[in-house]
Amino acid sequence: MASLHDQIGELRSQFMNELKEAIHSKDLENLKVKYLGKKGPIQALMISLKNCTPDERPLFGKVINDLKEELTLHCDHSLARLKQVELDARLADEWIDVTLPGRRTHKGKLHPITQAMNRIIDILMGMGFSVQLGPDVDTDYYNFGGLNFAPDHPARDMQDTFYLNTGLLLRTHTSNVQVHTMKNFAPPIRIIAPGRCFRNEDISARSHVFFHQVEGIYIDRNVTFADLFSTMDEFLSKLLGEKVETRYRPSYFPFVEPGLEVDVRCISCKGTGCRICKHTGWLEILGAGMVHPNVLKEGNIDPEQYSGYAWGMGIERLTMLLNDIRDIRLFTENDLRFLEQFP
Ligand code: 2NM
Repeated sequence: MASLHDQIGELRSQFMNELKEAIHSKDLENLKVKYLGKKGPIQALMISLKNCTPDERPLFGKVINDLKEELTLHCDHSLARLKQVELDARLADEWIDVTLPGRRTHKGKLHPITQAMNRIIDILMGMGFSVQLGPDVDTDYYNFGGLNFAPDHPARDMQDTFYLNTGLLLRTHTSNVQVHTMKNFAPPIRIIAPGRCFRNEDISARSHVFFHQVEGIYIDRNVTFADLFSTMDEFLSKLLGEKVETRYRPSYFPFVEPGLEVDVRCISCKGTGCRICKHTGWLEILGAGMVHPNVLKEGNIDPEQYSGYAWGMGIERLTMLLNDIRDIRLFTENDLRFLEQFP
């Protein structure tokens, strides 16, 4: 069977030509399947052995097997070489310098106003108050009428209050929460109302159109002025330090009678006089008073049976005093040079 010899020579040279053209390891894998696979020409030759005479068969079988081994060797050898070339290329392409310094990451944190509010809330919750929230947009009644503001009170002026064309307004303090709470809950009431407030003022270093307040109210039988003093003293010593000295001055707010302003010894100069306390030695820190009987009545609470105290403080103002910040607008400018100075 001279033609077997020819066929083998032909197959080998075809294979060698295609082998030369294999550039990628994938080409080689395909080549291996094409020639040495179950449907390939070598396997076909093996099958054709059954047409040989029995004495031809061992020799022919050996010749075919030798070819198979030869091609297999070529494939495996070339495959190993190409794989190495490909790996080298990938390593050259994808190497990383593990000695390079890492990229700087920026860790977020809470806004200084949020941090101050959270701290005040923590202290007051520890003293038995719970947090109540209310709407930023409310009716004239909840912001003014229910809080004993006379119909002609100057705060109701368009110049001071943002009125919406729906007839509603942006609350000017968080006291609207107290009115909602009094109407929805029976005494004892012991709540604080943190939140955002709005006033129609010219924006300057000292005042802004929106700011934050934490207000509080305690209503029960036999709540007295002494309770107000002791609670404010306790709160301020927890906020500003055990040794804080307080001073109470009479003042006026429509929703309380009597009303007070509460000062603390200047945390900066300790009372000797400095720029922060405007050389008075004292910092005005909050307003307070005994809840006006008219306010209790509006909340469906009988002023003959119940009494209460309430107070309010501005968070921007407090944060400015504590950190010697001279412009309230810094809180809303999101300048990282400012914000990054806070822990
Ligand atoms: C202040 C000062 C004094 C206050 C009063 C009430 C309420 F609802 F009970 F009438 N809430 N907040 C109050 C009293 C607020 O802020 C400077």
